[in-house]
Amino acid sequence: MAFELPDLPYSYDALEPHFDARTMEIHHSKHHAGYTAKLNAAVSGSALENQDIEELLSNLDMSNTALRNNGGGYFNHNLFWEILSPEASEMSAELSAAINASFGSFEEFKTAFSNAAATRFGSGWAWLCVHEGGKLEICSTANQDNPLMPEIGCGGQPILGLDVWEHAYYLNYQNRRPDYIAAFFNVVNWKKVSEYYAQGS
Ligand code: MN3
Repeated sequence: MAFELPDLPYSYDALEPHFDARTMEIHHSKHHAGYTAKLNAAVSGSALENQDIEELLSNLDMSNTALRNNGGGYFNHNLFWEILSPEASEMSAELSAAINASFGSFEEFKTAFSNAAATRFGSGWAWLCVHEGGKLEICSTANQDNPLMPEIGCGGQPILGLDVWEHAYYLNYQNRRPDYIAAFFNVVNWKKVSEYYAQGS
């Protein structure tokens, strides 16, 4: 198997009450597992089988919908689980300074990111990306697209992502996506996001 479903770095119930255990279990063991299996089927027997997922997405043929949807789904959820944590953590001074420089303040960043997540019509993701040199950008993408892919129109390396597919919140929040977005900020692993920022800037 070229790509493996990673274990969550915490238990399914660890993010309660913000993200409920049943949603986390289905999201990881069914949705993410499904993207992983279909990605493996799509690359099976080809040269892409041994490629790094970021390299694969960066060089993606956007007309290849199986690779686009499942490669994106695989990468996006890998990142999502990593940037969540039941334990509160502080962001680095460097990331904090970059947020202030790019958005004015943490509160302004939070508002802009929440707005990107709330206004994504249908299914998709909101992203915080870092460009070389450290500048930050917020954007959102449809379906399982992400900023690594060509022609997406928001560039840089994604360091924070929020899944706004209904499967990520419907059991607990039903149609209340804004409540889910607000809850997300209680479980962000800022230590990990800071590491990604340092790697990408
Ligand atoms: Mn999802």
